[in-house]
Amino acid sequence: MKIKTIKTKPFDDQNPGTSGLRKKVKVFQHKNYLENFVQSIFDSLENIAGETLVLGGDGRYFNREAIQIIIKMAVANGFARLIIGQGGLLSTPAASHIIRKYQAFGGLVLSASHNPGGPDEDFGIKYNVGNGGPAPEKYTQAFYQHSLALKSYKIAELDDIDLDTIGSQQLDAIAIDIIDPVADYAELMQSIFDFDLLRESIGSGYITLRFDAMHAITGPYAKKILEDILGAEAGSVINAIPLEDFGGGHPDPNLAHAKELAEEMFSASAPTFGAASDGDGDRNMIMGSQIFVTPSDSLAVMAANARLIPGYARGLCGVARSMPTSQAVDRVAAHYHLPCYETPTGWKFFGNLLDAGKITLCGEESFGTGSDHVREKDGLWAVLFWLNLIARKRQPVAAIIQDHWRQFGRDFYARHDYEAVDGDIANGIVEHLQALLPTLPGQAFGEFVVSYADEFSYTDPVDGSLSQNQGIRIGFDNGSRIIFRLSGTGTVGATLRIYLERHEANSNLHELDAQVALADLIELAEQFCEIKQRTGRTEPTVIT
Ligand code: G16
Repeated sequence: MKIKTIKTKPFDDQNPGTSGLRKKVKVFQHKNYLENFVQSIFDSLENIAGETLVLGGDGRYFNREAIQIIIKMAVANGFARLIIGQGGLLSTPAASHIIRKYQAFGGLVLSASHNPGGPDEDFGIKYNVGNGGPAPEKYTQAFYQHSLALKSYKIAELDDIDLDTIGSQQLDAIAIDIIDPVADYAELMQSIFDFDLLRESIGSGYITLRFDAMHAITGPYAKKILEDILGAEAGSVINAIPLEDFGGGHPDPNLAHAKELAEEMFSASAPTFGAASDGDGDRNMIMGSQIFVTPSDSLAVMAANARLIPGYARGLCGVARSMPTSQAVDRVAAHYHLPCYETPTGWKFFGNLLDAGKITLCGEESFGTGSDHVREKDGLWAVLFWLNLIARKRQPVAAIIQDHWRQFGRDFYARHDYEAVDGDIANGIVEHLQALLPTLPGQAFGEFVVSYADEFSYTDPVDGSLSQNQGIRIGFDNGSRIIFRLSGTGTVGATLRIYLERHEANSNLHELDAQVALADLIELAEQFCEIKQRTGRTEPTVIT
C-alpha cells in the first residue's frame, strides 16, 4: 500500500473549544482542513504505531466522507487496528465505552453535538484519550500548536472501506473492524440497571414512555434498548431514524428544541415519562407528565437516590458539577457527607476525578449527566437511571421531584442565551464585567447583597493543572448566583450565557414558575452586563 505525504499550509483557527473543533461543514470541506487537524492530532500523540483507534460519529452531513479520509490517514500514520461503528456511527458515550472496553489508544468522534447539521450547518471532531474521555486541555493545546506549524500530512492510497458490513478485514499491517454500534453499549446498560424490574414496570403499563431521538444518533440505541429489550410499545421512540440534517431540526434536547415532546408531556394524554437526547447521544432532557426536570435537579435527585440503582448500590464516592450548574447537588452531598467538586464547564474536567475514584456521579446544567461507567456524559444512561428510579420508588417523576424539594429546598434555575452576538460586542461585555467585579462585593441590590464577585479558576486536585478565566461569578449572601460565560461550542459569532439560580426553602413557593421566581435576578444580571444596550436585543435567543 502506498503512503503519500501531501504538502499543506497551516490554518490559524484550529483551536479546539469546549468540546473539540467545531466549524461550519463548508470550513471542514476546505482543501486539507480536516486532514491538517487530524494530522496535528496524530503528530502530537506519542507512540501511536501499532495501536488501536476507535472511530465513529453522529451521522451528520460529511460524517461518511470524513471517516474515509481519517481511515486512510490512520493507516498512513501507523495504527495497527481501527474499530469503526457500522455506517460510521457511534454515539459519544458508546465511543467512550468502546475505547475503554477494547483498551484502545484513543478515539476520534465526529460530531458537533447539539449543533444543527447539513451542508450549511456544523461539523466537528474531537479526540478522546485512552480512558475514553475527552482530551484534556494539555492535549487540545498541543493539537492547536501542531496545527499552527503543520507542513504536510500522511495518507494511504486506498479504496474506500465498506462501512456498512459488520466484520473484520486485514489490509497489509492494519486490521479494520466494523462493529455493531449498539451491542456493547446495550450490554453495559444491562450491567448497571435492573432490566427485569424495568421490563415488568413497562410491561404492566405502570411506566409509559416517549423518547425523542431528534433524528440523531440515539435512535438506534433507544429502539434497541427501550423497545426491543425492555418492551416499550413500538413508537415509544420518536424521530428514531438518524438523518444527516436531523430532519432540519436543532438536535438539542431542551423545551425550545424538543417541542413535539414538550407539548405531549404537558398535554392531558401525556405518558408517565418523557426524554430526549442530542445529536451525539450524550445529553438528556428528563420530563414527567406535566413536569420538566432541570438538569441540575436531575443530578441532585440521582445523587440522593443512587443506592436504589443496582450499579450504584454500594453508594457514591463523591459527586461533581460544573461551576454554572446549580448548587442542588451540593445540598445532597452535604447531607450524605460526600465530597463535592466544582469544575469548569466541559466534560473533560471530570475525567481525572473519575479516574482517581474521587467521584461516581457528575453533571452539568447543559443537559449532561454521567457516571464512572464511561468518561463522557451519557443521555440514554440518564434515561434508564430515571426509569429505574420511577420503577423502584413506584412514584411518578413529579412526586419524586416534589419530595426532593421538600427535603432539600428548590434551587430555581435558568439559563438565558444570547446567540450570534458580534464578537467585539461580546468581548466588550466581558471586559465591562471584569471591570465591575472589584466594585461589587458588599453592595446591596434590593434583597441581594453581593458576597463575592470573581472569575472562576480551577486547580485540578489530581494533576494540579490550573484553568483560569472559566466564567464570571457574582454570588450573594443568600446563596443566589449570577454567572456569565461565553460559550465554547458555537460556530457563529459569540454566545453569551447568563446563568441564574436562587434557593427557596419554603415549600409553599416551590410551584412558582422559574422565570417568575428569578425575575429580580434576571433584571440584575441584565443590568450588570448591559446586554440590551450593547446588543439592541430585547430578549434572549433561548431560555433553558
Ligand atoms: C459540550 C461540553 C459540555 C458543555 C457544553 C456547553 O457539550 O462537553 O461540558 O457544558 O458543551 O459548553 P459551552 O457552554 O461552552 O457552549 P456537548 O454536548 O456540546 O458536547
